[in-house]
Amino acid sequence: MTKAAYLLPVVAAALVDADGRVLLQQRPEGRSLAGLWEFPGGKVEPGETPEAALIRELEEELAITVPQACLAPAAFASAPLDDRHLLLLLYITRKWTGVPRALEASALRWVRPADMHDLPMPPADRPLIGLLDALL
Ligand code: 9L3
Ligand code: MG
Repeated sequence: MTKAAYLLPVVAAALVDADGRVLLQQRPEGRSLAGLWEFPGGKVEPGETPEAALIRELEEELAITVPQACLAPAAFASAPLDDRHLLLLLYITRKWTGVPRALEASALRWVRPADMHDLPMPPADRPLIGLLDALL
C-alpha cells in the first residue's frame, strides 16, 4: 500500500439553480483529469481560508461573485492523487452575482444530482453525488 505524503485541500461549490440543478464544468485538455465533469473549485493556497479560496476560484473559473455568507459547508470526500491525498470540501450555494462563464473549463452544464451518475467525474467528486441528492 502506498502512503499519501500529505493531504491536499481542495474546495468546490455546488451552485444550485431554482430548478435544483447543479453546475458542473468539464476539465480542459492538457490538464490533469481532462474531460471529467467536476464541481468548480480548486486548491486552497497557503495562508488562505477554504472559503476565501473558493470565492477566488469561482471568480477565476466562472466570473461570478459569491458572498461568504452564502457558502454552506455541505460534504467532503477524499481520493488518492499521485503521492498526495486530495481532501475535497464541497459547499452549497444558491446565491451569486453574475452569469457563470467557462473561463477555464471546456464546457459548463446544469445537471440534476440523479443524472450525475452517468457522467465521468473525478474520483473525489463521485461520492458527493448521493450526499448532494439527499441535501437538495
Ligand atoms: N479536483 C477534483 N475535483 C474538483 C476540483 C475542483 C478539483 N471538483 C482535483 C483536480 C486536481 C486538483 O483537485 O487534481 C486541483 O484542482 P485544480 O486546481 O486543478 O482545479
Ligand atoms: Mg479548478
